[in-house]
Amino acid sequence: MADEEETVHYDGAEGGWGSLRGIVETAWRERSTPAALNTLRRQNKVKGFMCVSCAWTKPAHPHTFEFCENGAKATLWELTTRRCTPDFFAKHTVTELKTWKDHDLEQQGRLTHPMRFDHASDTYVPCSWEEAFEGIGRELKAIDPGSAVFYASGRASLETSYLYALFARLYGHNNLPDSSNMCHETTSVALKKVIGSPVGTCVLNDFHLCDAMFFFGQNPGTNSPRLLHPLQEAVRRGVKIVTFNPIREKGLEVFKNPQSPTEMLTPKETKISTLYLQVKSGGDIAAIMGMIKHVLAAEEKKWAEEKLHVLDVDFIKQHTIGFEEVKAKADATSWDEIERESGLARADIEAAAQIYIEAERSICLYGMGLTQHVHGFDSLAMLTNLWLLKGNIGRDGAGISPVRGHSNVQGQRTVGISEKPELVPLDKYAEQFGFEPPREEGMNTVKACEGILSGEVKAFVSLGGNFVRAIPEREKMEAAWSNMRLTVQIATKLNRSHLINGEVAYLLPCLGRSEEDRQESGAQAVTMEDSLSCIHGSLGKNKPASKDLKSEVAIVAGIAKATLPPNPKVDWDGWTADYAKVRDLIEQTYPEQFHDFNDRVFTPGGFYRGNAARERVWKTESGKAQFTVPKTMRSIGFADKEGRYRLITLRSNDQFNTTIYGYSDRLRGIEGTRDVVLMNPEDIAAAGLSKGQVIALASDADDGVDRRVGGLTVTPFLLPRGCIGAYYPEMNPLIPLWYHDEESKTPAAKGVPVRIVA
Ligand SMILES: Nc1nc2c(c(=O)[nH]1)N[C@H]1C(S)=C(S)[C@@H](COP(=O)(O)OP(=O)(O)OC[C@H]3O[C@@H](n4cnc5c(=O)[nH]c(N)nc54)[C@H](O)[C@@H]3O)O[C@H]1N2
Ligand SMILES: Nc1nc2c(c(=O)[nH]1)N[C@H]1C(S)=C(S)[C@@H](COP(=O)(O)OP(=O)(O)OC[C@H]3O[C@@H](n4cnc5c(=O)[nH]c(N)nc54)[C@H](O)[C@@H]3O)O[C@H]1N2
Ligand SMILES: [Mo]
Repeated sequence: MADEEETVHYDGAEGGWGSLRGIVETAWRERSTPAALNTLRRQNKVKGFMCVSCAWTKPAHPHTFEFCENGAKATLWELTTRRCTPDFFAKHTVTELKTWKDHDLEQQGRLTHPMRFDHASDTYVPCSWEEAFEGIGRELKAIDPGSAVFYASGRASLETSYLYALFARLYGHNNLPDSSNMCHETTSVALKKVIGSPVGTCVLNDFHLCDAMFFFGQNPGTNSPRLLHPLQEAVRRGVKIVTFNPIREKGLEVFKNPQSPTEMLTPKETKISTLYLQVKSGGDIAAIMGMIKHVLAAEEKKWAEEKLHVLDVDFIKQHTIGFEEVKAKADATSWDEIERESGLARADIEAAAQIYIEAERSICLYGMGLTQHVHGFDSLAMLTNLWLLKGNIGRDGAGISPVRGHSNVQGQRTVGISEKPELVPLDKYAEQFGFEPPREEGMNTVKACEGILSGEVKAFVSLGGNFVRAIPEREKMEAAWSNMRLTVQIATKLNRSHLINGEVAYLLPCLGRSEEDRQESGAQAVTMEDSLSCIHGSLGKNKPASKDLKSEVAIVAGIAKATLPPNPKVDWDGWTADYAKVRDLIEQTYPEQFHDFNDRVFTPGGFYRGNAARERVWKTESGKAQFTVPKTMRSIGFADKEGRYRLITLRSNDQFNTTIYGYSDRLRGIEGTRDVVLMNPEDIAAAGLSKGQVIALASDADDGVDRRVGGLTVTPFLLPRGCIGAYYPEMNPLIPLWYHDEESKTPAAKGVPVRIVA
């Protein structure tokens, strides 16, 4: 590995003054009012509002400021004083706006008025809500329901999500992809299969009890900074932290708590990872196999010498199947192969395994570095294998903890947004609303894209998000998009997806979560589920950005009412008037998890909806937790070849998904641009390139399709050789649509085959 001096990097700690400066810069950019800044105090508190940024849990005893740099950015972004009005749209044609950068589109501020796309003038023109609902309803009634897709970005509340899914089924389809399909769908499929739970098994208290934590491909410093608090506390307790990540992410190295005056005013900072292993992108299956080999070897030794176990043999016997097969596979896998595939030295993998062996209670946390691979399923199954060896699932202080993305992405799946009918209690729906719900599998994100390309999909409704920007294969997808008859976007700010329109297109502005949502029965609360399966109420109090906004609940209900025939059991107006009635519906559909829902909305720390795997009840095919033999030792979906690199698409510290707040990736030392390709200095030299040279990346996917992104500056960075990094969403044209996790179809955005065109 090259040394740090030759590369671009950040010398400070995560947190610290840098993060306060980040907030101040955002406040300036968004022209924040004192009311907006004051709102930050209410963030993630009981009867406050729940952050619109990440899904990390909100503790029962919050800090005075229970928010982070990026949570503050997200709130101030929503509460900006900038407005994107009908006047703006009158001045700029959609064709012109397509030439703008993502950042500049969103910088226009909050959308204020419902708009309809007018082909003749190539502009958006204002329309009334009645006209929009009626127009959309007319179009939806005219097509086969199976040819419509209802997408959701994981931000909308449980109330909105429940109604949206109900609308889809009453209308006649299960085409309900959500952002999860590009994110943690690998988790929903893999964990469901191996431990019977589509979500993680940990609760917050486990983080106070564990002895070791293992991070695989998750970057808390940027993507879930509030997680750094329990992490820092854990380090102080002597908990060992081990990280597997191709990039040395600042938040997993050192942290300076911006809420602690002593740390802010002294050079004091907390070192986070005890051991930081820069695994190759796609090398986790091999690395975990190495750890398993070491644990099994330690078991043999301990038994031979002391007649004691390293493994939890009782647990394995009583609760699992498939142990012998995995053991045989570990025995048959050589250290040579493990070192080659992981890019790590045997001694380092053994050191990590030793920490695992010595810890009585271990938690593993993971994110996109594991899920966004062709064999992401196998990575998660392998991680589960390792966790089962010592019975680290289903007991306090231990478990498996996927760190979810959007603030309610997990909850949307909980309340029915799913293309997989078997995951939804459709019989309950039938009984509650007196209809026969569609039973056939709906479209996930990849299938929806295929359907748009083939012409099968005629209408696309988007509850938030920026679908066209977030998906793979951008150029083909953008070209096919306008062949659709109807596109509807429900959004807070203008983005690229709003500029690629169907024949009939509407852009509908909604309230943000921090804003007051007043309906007939008074001010409304909404709810969301965090990464640790806790449900929280959220009460917006700020003045809405425009008097012409509607809530997401009201918009979904408005479209549904205009589309569907009357049904005495379906009361769109009554539900919109009082969201407590929607929570009653959720409780009726999911009585075990949501009993007494309305009484529990403001439980401090949220209410836990339970998880069978945590109780060691395994809702799997076999009724046991399942050891799984991996199909392959590498999670990428291609062979190595001269000149071929593994592209990792990255999030900067100054973005939330496709929302680009600014051009500073402070924690990686990259400032003022996103048009970079990060490379190991030895790779730069070997390829005959030089620092600062501008190159293009081209797809090297063996399918003959020419995919290219140019204008990227070669930037030396500490990455394993053969791996390069560049930003999402700019790199999405390079990802083939067919390049996704085999089981869950999550696009494989972390190990994309590319070559360099100088
Ligand atoms: N501020 C901010 N917060 C966010 C978001 C945001 O964009 N900005 N996005 C939200 C959403 S929707 C999500 S899903 C989460 C995403 O949060 P994360 O799950 O942290 O996702 P990424 O930042 O895409 O990638 C995580 C890490 O994976 C590493 N990695 C890449 N390839 C591999 C590999 O093969 N193996 C291993 N072990 N590591 C690898 C990368 O170096 C990176 O550090 O964050 C949420 N929170
Ligand atoms: N190459 C690559 N591609 C990726 C990823 C990657 O790591 N690499 N990550 C994937 C992941 S993990 C995800 S989750 C997806 C994200 O995909 P999406 O969830 O579709 O995208 P976002 O960028 O989060 O959506 C931003 C838009 O949401 C709208 N919005 C914001 N707040 C609200 C609100 O309260 N209500 C409504 N109705 N709209 C609102 C705004 O108009 C804003 O422009 O991208 C995926 N794509
Ligand atoms: Mo995500």
